[in-house]
Amino acid sequence: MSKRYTITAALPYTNGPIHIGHLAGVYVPADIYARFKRLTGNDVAFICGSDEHGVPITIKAKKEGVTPQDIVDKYHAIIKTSFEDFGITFDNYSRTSAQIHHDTASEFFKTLYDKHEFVEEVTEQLYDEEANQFLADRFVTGTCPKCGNEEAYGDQCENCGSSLNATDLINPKSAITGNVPTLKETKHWFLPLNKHENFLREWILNGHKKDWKPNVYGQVKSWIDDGLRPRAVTRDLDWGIPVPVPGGEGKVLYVWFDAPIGYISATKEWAAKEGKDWEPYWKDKDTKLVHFIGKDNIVFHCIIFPSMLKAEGSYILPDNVPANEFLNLEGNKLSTSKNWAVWLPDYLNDFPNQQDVLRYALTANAPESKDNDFTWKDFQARNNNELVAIFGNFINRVVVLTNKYYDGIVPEASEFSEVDTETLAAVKAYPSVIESSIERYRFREASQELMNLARLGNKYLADEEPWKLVKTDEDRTKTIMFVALQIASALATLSEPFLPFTSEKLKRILDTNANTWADISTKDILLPSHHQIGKGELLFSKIEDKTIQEQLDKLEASKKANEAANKEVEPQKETITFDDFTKLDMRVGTILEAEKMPKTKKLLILKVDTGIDTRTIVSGIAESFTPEEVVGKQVTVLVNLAPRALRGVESEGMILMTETPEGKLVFVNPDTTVNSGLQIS
Ligand code: B3M
Ligand code: ZN
Repeated sequence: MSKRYTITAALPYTNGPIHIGHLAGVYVPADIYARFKRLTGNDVAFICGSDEHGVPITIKAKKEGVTPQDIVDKYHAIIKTSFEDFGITFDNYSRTSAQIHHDTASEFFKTLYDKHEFVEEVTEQLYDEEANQFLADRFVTGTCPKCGNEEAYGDQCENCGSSLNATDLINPKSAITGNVPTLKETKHWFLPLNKHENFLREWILNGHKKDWKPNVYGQVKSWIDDGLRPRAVTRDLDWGIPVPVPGGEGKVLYVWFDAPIGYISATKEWAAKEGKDWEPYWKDKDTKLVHFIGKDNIVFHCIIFPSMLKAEGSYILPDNVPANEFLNLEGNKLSTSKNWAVWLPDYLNDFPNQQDVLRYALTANAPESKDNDFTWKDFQARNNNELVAIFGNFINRVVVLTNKYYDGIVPEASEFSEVDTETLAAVKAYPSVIESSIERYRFREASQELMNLARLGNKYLADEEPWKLVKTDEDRTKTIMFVALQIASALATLSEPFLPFTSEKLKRILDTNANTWADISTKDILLPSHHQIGKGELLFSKIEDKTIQEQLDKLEASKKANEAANKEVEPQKETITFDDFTKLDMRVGTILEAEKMPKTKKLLILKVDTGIDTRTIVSGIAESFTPEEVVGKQVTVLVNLAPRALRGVESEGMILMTETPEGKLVFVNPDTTVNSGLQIS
């Protein structure tokens, strides 16, 4: 039965581009769901937009010496393009700096204010005397009182997911100056979550929300069981939506108060453009509201926003909040600040037109019930072993053979064998199998069922071997190809939510757009005899080891660069006198011979022409250079260092080296060839 769905995906902060973690956790599953709901004939509003307020944006603007508006304009454009590029079919992608959002959020706040749903209170808040600013949210870090994480933020600990008040932090530190904050009085409006505790308990714990994902239900339950406290929903900041009530001058709404209202404003904006009424999407009890988010957003979508909606009074509440866990990358946490990520614009640059490969790899390995690791090897395997070897191979065989045997015309089937009948019946079962996984928000499972359908097709062809029978049994061959074409046609429709670009291509190749999702299980014939299909096109292509190695190298380089950038500069050593310096006798030396010191990894034994003599120097450079590489090199030598024996070899001097950020040693040497023995001063 057709239903109305309001499907939201977390509004990304516009302080950077988006990466595979965002895609895997939120946007791909949300898009699969939205596409599926549309395909099955529902009325869908799929809503998202940029989250343009909040401290991370202000911090980024400060760092770059531009305005917050400059930052959000830049990243809003980049993010919006990425979503379009990856086929995320939002009905509206809005932004929270839009006037309609400012108006909607202000009005929402005023309604709660007028209904006395806030507690107005002067309290002591953290203050940075040097920056002249109150410290809330990401302007302050400290130790989480719940789990001991030393990098918790003023509003949330990303380690344990707890939502915090800034004053809860142990050893707070200003993120602006590094100073220890003082306390200063200021007035704010608090949402008394404690007042909504009974409602939340009733709605989530005693209600029908037991079918929520265990990770979501469990988190929410433990917060409610811990007892809820009032939470400030205004801030002393200058970037955000002004507090629209008396006494609110110079203050703005807390970003997590305004951002979820962004879903409502974006729906309004969309409805106005489409000439629709927005209200049923948010107020009709029969509408199903589903929030797709990452696990760090659970408290905001399951406790705070529902309390706001309930307090307002005229809105529906979410039917489900299928939050995902986190995706890691090659064993490490994805991190914007450490540049440990695969950014979507970079991916598209390196893998043009291969959006579906990433969508598929991320879905097949989605962090649905626990954190998961994205590895380039797994990505390659998903592509080569599944998309190419199963899906692509099946379609390619069907299309090539149909063109070869019948000039691309779907042949007539004669009698179906038992296998044919079973195969066609199995195909008909797929829509409901996939549907059942999607309805339970198990997108990994759903994607694997889709692949099973392709597997079924592949196996059917491999077992029936039309390429052999074509020589002996024309009728049987036609029947086999007819059956295979029906499977291909089912794949074209059922792959749409998961592999939208491939589905489109496949529909073009088969020259059909006639089947709906429901048709796959109800119609006996999906692609009729005499229908002309098009020529073959490769759906997927093999990804070579070299390509994967390039991605791994790129990550390694980014890790090294990050380590180098964060490396503390060694403090300067104690001052020496000029006389001390002149005691050092440094010369240009030329390396004449080099060999490895037996049984060591690091040491080379060098013969160096110092201009004074030829002497032996033992140097710890074997991990950076082979002996062959250094022969003939000119280097700086400290020649009057007291000789000492290293592993029984007397070393008479020292070669001066430095280390690159990547950890490779390099010689400190003259940049033109000079005579050995020249003094360095
Ligand atoms: N801007 C996303 C994040 O935590 C946050 C979501 C808002 S959804 C209303 O990165
Ligand atoms: Zn914590």
